[in-house]
Amino acid sequence: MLEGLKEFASEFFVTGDPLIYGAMVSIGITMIAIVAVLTYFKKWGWLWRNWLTTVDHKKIGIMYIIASIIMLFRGGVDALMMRLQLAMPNNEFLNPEHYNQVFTTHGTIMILFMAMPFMFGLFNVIVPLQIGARDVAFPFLNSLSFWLFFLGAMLFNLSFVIGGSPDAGWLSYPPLSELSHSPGVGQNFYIWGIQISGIGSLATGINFLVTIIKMRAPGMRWMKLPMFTWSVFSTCIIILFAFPILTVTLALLFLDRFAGAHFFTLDLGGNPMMYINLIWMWGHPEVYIVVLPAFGVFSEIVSTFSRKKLFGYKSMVFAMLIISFLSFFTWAHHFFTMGSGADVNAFFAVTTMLIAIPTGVKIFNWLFTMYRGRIRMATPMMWTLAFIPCFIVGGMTGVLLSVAPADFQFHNSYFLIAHFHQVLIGGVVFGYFAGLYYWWPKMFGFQLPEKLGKWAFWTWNIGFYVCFMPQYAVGLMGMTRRLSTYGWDTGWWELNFVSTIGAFLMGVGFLFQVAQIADGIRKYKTLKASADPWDGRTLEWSIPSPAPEYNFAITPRGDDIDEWWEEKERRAKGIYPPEQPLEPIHMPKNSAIPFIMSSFWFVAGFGFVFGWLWMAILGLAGVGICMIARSFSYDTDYYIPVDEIKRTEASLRGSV
Ligand code: HEM
Ligand SMILES: [Cu+2]
Repeated sequence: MLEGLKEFASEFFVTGDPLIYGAMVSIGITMIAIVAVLTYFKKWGWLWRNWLTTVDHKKIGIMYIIASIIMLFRGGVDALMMRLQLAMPNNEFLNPEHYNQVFTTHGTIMILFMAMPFMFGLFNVIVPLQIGARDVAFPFLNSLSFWLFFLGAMLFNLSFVIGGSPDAGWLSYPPLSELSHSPGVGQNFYIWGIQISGIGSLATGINFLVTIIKMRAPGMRWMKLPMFTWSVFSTCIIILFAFPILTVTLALLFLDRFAGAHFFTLDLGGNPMMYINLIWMWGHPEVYIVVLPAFGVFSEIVSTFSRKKLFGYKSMVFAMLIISFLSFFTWAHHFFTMGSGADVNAFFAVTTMLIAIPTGVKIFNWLFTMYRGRIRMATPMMWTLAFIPCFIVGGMTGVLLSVAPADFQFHNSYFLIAHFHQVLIGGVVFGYFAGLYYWWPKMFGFQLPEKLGKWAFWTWNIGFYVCFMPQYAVGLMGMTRRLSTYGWDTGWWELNFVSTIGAFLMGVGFLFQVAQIADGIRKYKTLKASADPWDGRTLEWSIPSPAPEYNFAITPRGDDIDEWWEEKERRAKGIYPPEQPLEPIHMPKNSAIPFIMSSFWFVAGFGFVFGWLWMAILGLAGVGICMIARSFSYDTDYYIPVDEIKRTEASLRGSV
């Protein structure tokens, strides 16, 4: 009995590596600490009522962002471990198998569990406010999407201490990811973690499409939409077409592994290239999914901090829509070397290069907006300015990679690693940081202390170039990606060593940000933000910071681009909008079902990971029961009475 239990435990838990024992202990301690703090301060009820069951889009947005920052930490630790391993030749810090796991989880987590939720967090917090809405179109679904994402991410992260991590790269190519090559449970964690959270992402895409189509303030015609909202709209179109491909691809891979199908193995008529095409039909648009909202953020910030209308509004909108369309016609540039032939390669090389045109249009528009503007150098603007040169270099190396014959040289080298980190960090991460700094006062009602923010900015930026510039060079010298170690005779070690120093500098930048937030929280009373701390232009700045749960006491109008800016101009001239009476506000009620239903998905996913059918069925049954329970619940909304609105407005604004 005891022997059996011991054997089970040694299979079930990941054993044998001191790093992982350390991680297990720290995870255990953190869990105990969280439970202890919540119990000591009697916060369980608060947590349940205000957060776990909330359908308020602003709170859901905040939860997305917190989860994303935790994942940035996890993915960042993975990155530092890899850089430590590569700092010196013949290093033995990570063995090859462990190195494979680390780059796989790093890539997966950064893209799916850091960038995606950060983006969804910004969508949630800002889009309804920008379009003058009280909520998203489907608040219940919104909460369900969050919990699906969150529990999917937790399932994926569990692989690290239970069962073993996936190690076939962030896109899990067969045959490496097939049962014959990865017999453990790692790939199953990959499939189910992404599958569960991916369904949440698809639902969020649909939710925001409908929200933007249906819930805009009166007068807000399409060509009056704020630019961030436009970027969200084009992103959601891509999500709508791309994510179903991911869902199906992962389902087929699961059938291969679980039910002995052969979609992607060469025996019995399958073909791994089928998988590679499918995964990049999702994977390439995915990189535009994460970058377009960053473009939206930059557009808002550039015009606010230059105190000017965005230059070329219409061309910005069309550039964005063209990028969403073209993003679906470039996927094969990820496998130019796999023998598709010259014509196919030429087609995909040209479509890839075409994307540089609308992107260039956008960059020029931002520059023209700044031209002769009265620019203010607050942290959101600094991140925006840092993005521009970074993205230009990243974009140009991207064009180099898209030249199919040249790609035979660059392919899978460190040149590629440097290129995509340059666009993903310089474009996506810097963009989301800029957005977080910009909208922070709106989210939390206080300003972040700028000084630590500037330290964070400089360490991140310097660290970035020190880390990735040497990688272009070492890539051209022949160093390939996913390499766990190399010898002295290669001549690569100096560049790698420098690169590692840069990576740690970025880690320091992250610590500065944590310190900045902690400092802000400590002093939040003295840092209280007004409704419109940056002298903003769009509707979110017309309501108090933080926004009340119903957002707008009176539904605003959206007749102009930069409606709030125009409104301020009108008020300066003494023209005030006509008084409108307050009316009771219709709001959705909290619900526990999204959290419970997603937990059942987690149980089902865990069952599938280990092939325990009883558990999978139990989980799916729970999901079904939750759906039935939801369809029978009629008491799903309430009204906020006028008195309460008056009181809230008075306390938030000082007066009404
Ligand atoms: C913060 C600083 C970061 C550092 C120092 C870093 C470092 C690294 C390193 C050393 C690798 C492995 C290269 C190899 O051996 O092939 C890697 C791979 C990767 N990184 Fe990062 N990274 C960082 C941030 C990010 C971010 C923000 C993203 C995405 C949003 C990202 C996405 C990826 C992906 C997709 C891979 C490929 C994984 C694979 O080969 O399967 N990284 N990174
Ligand atoms: Cu691509």
